[in-house]
Amino acid sequence: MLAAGGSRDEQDCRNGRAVSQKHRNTIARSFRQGKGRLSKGLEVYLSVMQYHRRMECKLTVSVVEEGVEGDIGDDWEYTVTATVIDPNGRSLEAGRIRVPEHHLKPGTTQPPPSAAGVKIRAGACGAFPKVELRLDVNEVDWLVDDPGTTTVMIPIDCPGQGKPAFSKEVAMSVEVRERPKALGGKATFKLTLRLATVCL
Ligand SMILES: [Ca+2]
Ligand SMILES: [Ca+2]
Repeated sequence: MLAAGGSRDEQDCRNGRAVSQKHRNTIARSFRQGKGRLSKGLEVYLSVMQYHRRMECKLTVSVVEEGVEGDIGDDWEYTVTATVIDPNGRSLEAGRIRVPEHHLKPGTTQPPPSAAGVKIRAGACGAFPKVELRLDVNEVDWLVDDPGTTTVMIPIDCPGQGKPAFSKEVAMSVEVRERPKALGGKATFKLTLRLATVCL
């Protein structure tokens, strides 16, 4: 797992052990100097901090399938912006998937033109955050492009250590109108995303 070479300290660092060991040495030294009570509190604090640093929920958002109903053209591009919101309503981290202009025939569905996904930190293991998914699509035209946007909020589960991984599929759709409007056409762009979390 580890690259060959490097001192033991460096390897421990990569394993997340060195921090703990160095603090334990500091605590032991402080204890010998008569600062035992402070060190005990410090030790508990550091243990908790280390737990949170080592075990964190990671969310992967990936595109499973794209499709379009109605015909306003077949040159589509889109962006998915995923923002993890913790149980207190704070934004934790955002990630973006960009799928460049490519061919998508009206009335069909297909996988994305190449693997499309993003990994985002999703906070503490065992928590129930939400993820905001914003989809911006565009049908590319010679004169005036046809844009559309929609946003959904999806609750997700971040299983704790030793629990089964969590995964769910989310279907998004957005109505896109031909521009200029005098041309009158409209289409529905559909996207299926997979959300998967793991505690690492
Ligand atoms: Ca077009
Ligand atoms: Ca147009």
